Amino acid sequence: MAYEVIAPVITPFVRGAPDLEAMKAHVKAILDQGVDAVFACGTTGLGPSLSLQEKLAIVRSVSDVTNRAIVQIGGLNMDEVVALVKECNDRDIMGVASFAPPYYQRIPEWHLVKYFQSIADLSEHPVYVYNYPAGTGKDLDASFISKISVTGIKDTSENLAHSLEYKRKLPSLKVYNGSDFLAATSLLVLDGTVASAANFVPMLFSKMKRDASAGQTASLVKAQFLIDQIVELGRKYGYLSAIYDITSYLMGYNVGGPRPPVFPLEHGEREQLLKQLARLKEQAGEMSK
Ligand code: ELE
Repeated sequence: MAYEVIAPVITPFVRGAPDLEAMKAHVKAILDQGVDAVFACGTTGLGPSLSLQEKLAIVRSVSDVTNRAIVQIGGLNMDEVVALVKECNDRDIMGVASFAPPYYQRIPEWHLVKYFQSIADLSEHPVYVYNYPAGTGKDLDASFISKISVTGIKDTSENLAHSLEYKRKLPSLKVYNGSDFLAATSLLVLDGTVASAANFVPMLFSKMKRDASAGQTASLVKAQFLIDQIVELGRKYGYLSAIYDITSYLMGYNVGGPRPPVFPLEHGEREQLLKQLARLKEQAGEMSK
């Protein structure tokens, strides 16, 4: 078993622009602490809000520090999608991924098949499908995936049976689940997890991998429940915003903040969050040993 942990990495912003140096340092830090790969420009990375130039710069920066990166290149502008795949072709990375465009409107399924197949035809790297039906309104299930030639799927669904169905029907497909709440389970029964919490408790994920391989399921579940508490706390404030404060606090360095329309936490909110986080930080430290 691989027990792979992939972090959908945050994009640090400073004064409204991606802070590429901070991003590189953060990517290095989480990889050093046991994360296996990063997933850039995804949901947590605020990919849909990035311009083409910003995404190109992120591809270059991230691939300067690691070849263990999958880049989310999907979008609504096909010229930009093509430009990103071509940039990725020139870089040493693990793969490219895309969610289902156009996120908010339905198009016939064969358009989506053609979209993914054209990415697969153009990409020199393995291609992953990012299934996020709650976000895009379209479920790219096992029957859809069987129509295209891709390497893997990141299934963001809290329905584990849905993720398992890919494995059952398409055994050679790499299957990851993208829900933080199913991270431990995904390590055990799928190829791994794409968990946003790997941005802020990478050492706990490292420990979970050890637990998974040693069959220590009680300890694995304990770590999962701690992650759940941190994610639930962050969700109270808007998770895409709170994750910046959670990551800065738990990792001990500043990862900046999001950018509008994802607004940073207000002062009172940040204080409240950090107060509640202090106890969980202690537990995470103890548990990661
Ligand atoms: C998950 C998102 C959304 C992880 C990414 C990911 O950020 O690109 O559970 O809806 O908050 O897809 O974090 O997950 P929920 O891969």
